[in-house]
Amino acid sequence: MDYYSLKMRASQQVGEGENAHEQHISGAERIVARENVEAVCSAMVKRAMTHSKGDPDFINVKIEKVHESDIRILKALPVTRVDVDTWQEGLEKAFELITPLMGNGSDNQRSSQELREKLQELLKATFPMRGAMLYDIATGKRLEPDQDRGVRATYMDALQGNVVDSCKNHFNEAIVLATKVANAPGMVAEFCISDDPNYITGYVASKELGYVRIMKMKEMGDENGGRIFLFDSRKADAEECIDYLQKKKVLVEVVDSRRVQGRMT
Ligand code: PML
Repeated sequence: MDYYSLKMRASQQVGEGENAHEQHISGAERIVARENVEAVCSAMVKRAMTHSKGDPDFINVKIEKVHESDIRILKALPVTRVDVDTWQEGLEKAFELITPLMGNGSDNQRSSQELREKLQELLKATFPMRGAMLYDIATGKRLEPDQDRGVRATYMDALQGNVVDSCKNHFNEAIVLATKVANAPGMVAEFCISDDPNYITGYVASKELGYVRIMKMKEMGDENGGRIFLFDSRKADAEECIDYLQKKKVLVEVVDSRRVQGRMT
């Protein structure tokens, strides 16, 4: 069976004259069977046209054929949920889970407090980026070819995804992305805080940790968010990893995205 990849990007023109630029409003991507292309395309346009960030001036929809033999099927990472009282506690929990994974490379002389500060510094640097930061734990260097843009994981969907779903579901999209990312060559872990000011749940994920949802990771109303991919260049080539993230087509088998398999405190 042949599939099609659909990608939608909507933006608005802001500013005037020399200051005019495009501001992102909404984006979505799917990989669907041929018979669903039209319905999914119109759902994407609906999503762009009804977004709370405003009316789009440009909507770009790209549709590409994908051969089944080029698609890799992956099982979704197991999900664990961490309930916390405050976002500060949530952030602490995330650092606690991630820093031991960083201490294995060039940073292995750093204390856990220093690693935490390093992670905080990296996180801040992701705020203006559209894509993720790719940080090499072996050398302590950033590996994105374009550091303003970052690296974007793309060409992925849930295997049994809802055929037409015009509303964004952060968790459903994130479990698919995190599963693809965790399976990238040389990937150690991912750290994510949403840049949606109304969405405060974030996660850390890796093949070993699974997908750990941390219910509060920032203050409500804060539009700062970002993603860090922790990578180990002793395990794989950065180019191979980036190529997989940006080009390899992946469908993720999500058993039941609403069922969270455990809890962590
Ligand atoms: C995003 O907005 O892209 C990040 C989504 C994080 C989802 C966290 C969750 O609900 O598990």
